Amino acid sequence: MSIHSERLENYLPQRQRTRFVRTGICGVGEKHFSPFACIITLLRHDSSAHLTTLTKQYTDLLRQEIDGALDSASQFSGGCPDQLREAIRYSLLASGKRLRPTLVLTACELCSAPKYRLNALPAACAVEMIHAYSLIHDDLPAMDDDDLRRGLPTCHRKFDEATAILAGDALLALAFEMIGTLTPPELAGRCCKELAVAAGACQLVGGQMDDLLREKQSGTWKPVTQRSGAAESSSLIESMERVHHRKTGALIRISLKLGGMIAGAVERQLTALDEFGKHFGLVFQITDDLLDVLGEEAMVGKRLRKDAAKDKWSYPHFLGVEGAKQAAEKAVSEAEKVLAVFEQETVPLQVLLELLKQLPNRVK
Ligand code: GRG
Repeated sequence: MSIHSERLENYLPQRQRTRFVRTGICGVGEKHFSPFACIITLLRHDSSAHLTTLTKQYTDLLRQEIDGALDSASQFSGGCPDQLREAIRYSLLASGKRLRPTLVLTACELCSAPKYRLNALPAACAVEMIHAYSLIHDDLPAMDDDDLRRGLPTCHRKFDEATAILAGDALLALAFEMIGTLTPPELAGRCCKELAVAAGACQLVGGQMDDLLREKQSGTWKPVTQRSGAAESSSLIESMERVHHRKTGALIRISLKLGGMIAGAVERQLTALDEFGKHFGLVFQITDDLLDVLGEEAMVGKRLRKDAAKDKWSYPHFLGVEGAKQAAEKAVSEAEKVLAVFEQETVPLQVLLELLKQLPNRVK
């Protein structure tokens, strides 16, 4: 592999510089510091470089940007009680995958010049904050009653229930504070509205409510293979998907859409990102369900085998493990088709596709 680190390195912020030198992803005379640009340069120099490895290196770099921004955004000046700050940072900065903020930044770079990617950083933080709040609240005894999250005791176990509720509330508010920093203000307003819809009563919160209500009627379903009518089965699967599209899918869809909006994407591109997000969310949920059956607790960082124990609606229970895997593969190919709108085979496009294709094999 040819390495011409000297000149590109000069364009990199300090934090990225070290990383680039360490990974050896370097370019010749690039005028900006986009990891995508570096990957393109690397591919030019070494066409055998493997996209999977490069996607990992790229997402690791985004992670550094995201974690740095989450860290600064959650310092809080005077007025925030220490215990609240500690609980917020405990949950927010714990080692999650940062999937949603990665999608925001990647979608932004897909639709704009690489140098504008960092414009989307506040929105990337905002979706991660809403995600973190939803996890804290979901883990509460009144909801899923979990004691392990991201490999650590859940927020209410580490602190107490009241603190966990308040940490979630504060994260939700902080998310919109972040969106408020987007410029121009008109863009901030539009993003704020779209994010509020995705996080609100008809999407994230509504999906969670329906999921909890359904759980109360447990014991009323059997696997698809034991059902009498195809109509009965498909209507149950549709109901389950309606829950998942809102509870899990809404935040994934809005992540991609916000990235596009901030990049100034045209309507056709925004629709494609939204559609892609819908299929991506479905694959994500199916694999989440599969992990509950097949995964390792130490790797996933949360309690597993809970779906069957709680008689929860899940893809493996309706379709069996093989059926669920097939459903995930089908959703992957649907998602791939949607991105045909982006005619040029750019690296951000390849990275998004790679992230999608890696989903069915994920172990955490
Ligand atoms: C409380 C309003 C409210 C909503 C809760 C988060 C949630 C909605 C439910 C959690 C139940 C669940 C397992 C949903 C499946 C999808 C999901 C959100 C998984 C966790 O997301 P990851 O895997 O987590 O991206 P990390 O920790 O990697 O960020």
